[in-house]
Amino acid sequence: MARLSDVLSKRLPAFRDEIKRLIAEHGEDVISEVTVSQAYGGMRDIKALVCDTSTVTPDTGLIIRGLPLARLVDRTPEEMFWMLLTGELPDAASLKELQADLAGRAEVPGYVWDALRALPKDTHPMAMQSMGLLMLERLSKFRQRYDTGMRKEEYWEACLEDAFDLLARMPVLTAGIYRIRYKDGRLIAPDPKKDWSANFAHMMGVPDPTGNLANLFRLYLNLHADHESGNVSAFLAHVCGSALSDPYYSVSAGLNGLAGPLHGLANQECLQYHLMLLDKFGGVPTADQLRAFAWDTLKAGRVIPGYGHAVLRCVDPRYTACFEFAKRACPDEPLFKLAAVMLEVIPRVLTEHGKAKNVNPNVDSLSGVLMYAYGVTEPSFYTAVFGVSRAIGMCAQMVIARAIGAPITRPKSVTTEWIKAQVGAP
Ligand code: NMX
Ligand code: MLT
Repeated sequence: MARLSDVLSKRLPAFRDEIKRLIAEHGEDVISEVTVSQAYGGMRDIKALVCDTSTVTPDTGLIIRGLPLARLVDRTPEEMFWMLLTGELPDAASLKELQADLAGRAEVPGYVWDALRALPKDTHPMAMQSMGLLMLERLSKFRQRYDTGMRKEEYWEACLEDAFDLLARMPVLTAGIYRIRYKDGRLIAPDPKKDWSANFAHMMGVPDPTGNLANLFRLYLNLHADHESGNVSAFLAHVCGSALSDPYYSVSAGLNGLAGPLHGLANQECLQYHLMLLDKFGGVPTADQLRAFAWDTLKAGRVIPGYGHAVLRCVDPRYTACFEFAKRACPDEPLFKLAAVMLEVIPRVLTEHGKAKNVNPNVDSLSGVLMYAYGVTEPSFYTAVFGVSRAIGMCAQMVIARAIGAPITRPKSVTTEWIKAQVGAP
């Protein structure tokens, strides 16, 4: 049996030295160039950001520490956290120890609940989740140690301590938000016998006699944890953390980006789109009906949620994992049948439309269908579930960034006048 912090203590110094050597020997070598389109176009494909937890290739999708996602879909999110940080899976005893450690740190103090309850009822769960973390920030061990003169070599350890606390509290906080926002406001205590995902489902209080929701959460919280570092949420957390803001500030920053409709909120939008279609057509529309409706959406200047991607040029393997799960778990659900018609129609419509560089479904396309099928029928909560999972990746990336002494992020911006002069434009 090993403790995650001990494994990292042994490995991270050597990794830090390796990077120092790499920079010393190859610091001036060129790995990317920047065009004018990229400077105006969301920096797409510029390679100026390092992330060792995972990478996303356009034609295959997410690869975690060298392993395609498909090889890891049956693992728990706790194992995923270990894997992201170390490149290995924990043995059974180490996993048990990590789970027990997390269970012991899961307390969310009463003042947080008082403040969340005081918010107007229409406050979005993402705003509540982000505020919840900011309210917990006063408990940051990283900040306490920094304020009392922590050495730079110790940053990663303090960051890891905060990561454990934050990840332990995240399901408690988010399930509590669910209870306050949609139910009677009474909180459900964690069950020490349950794992991280099952406890999250349990604390939400959604009836789950078969354990299906817990199984879905294990898959969901695993799939959404990490997607390299350039996506909006992970990047925001990285930039915030680079100023040595502690993990509570940094993950909260990441969540604020996840809340956008082009990023994590797409799962809410996507399920609402599905529900609206079922309502409008009195059931699953035909392919022709859906085609016409999708064109209306595009002509109205709106995007089709759950399709397209900034990096992927294939079906998102996370979508495939959800599809396989749904095929086994709820093949007769109208929402799933509709998702299958969407899969047949939308890529063709987007191809005819001719704008999107990727016409395939992404992870947000199906996750809401699954949650709805298992009784989480409030789409505006879905992105908060994404947030619980993405906190894993944000934290793992942050621990490594602090371990390698990553400096404050500060790319150089230029003016349009500068670009015009540079390229000789009038
Ligand atoms: N529906 C309609 N138009 C689209 C779509 C779509 N699903 N995807 C891309 N386009 C448009 C895009 O708006 C852009 O139009 P314009 O030139 O008028 O600005 C054009 O196609 C080129 O965009 P791309 O380069 O293909 O995509 P980009 O990298 O800019 O954006 C997304 C990627 C994911 C933001 C975009 O595909 C999208 O808005 N998808 C729908 C929302 C969604 O599902 N987001 C979730 C992504 C996954 N996640 O969890 O974050
Ligand atoms: C993610 O999981 O962060 C999304 O797929 C968006 C991205 O990678 O840009």
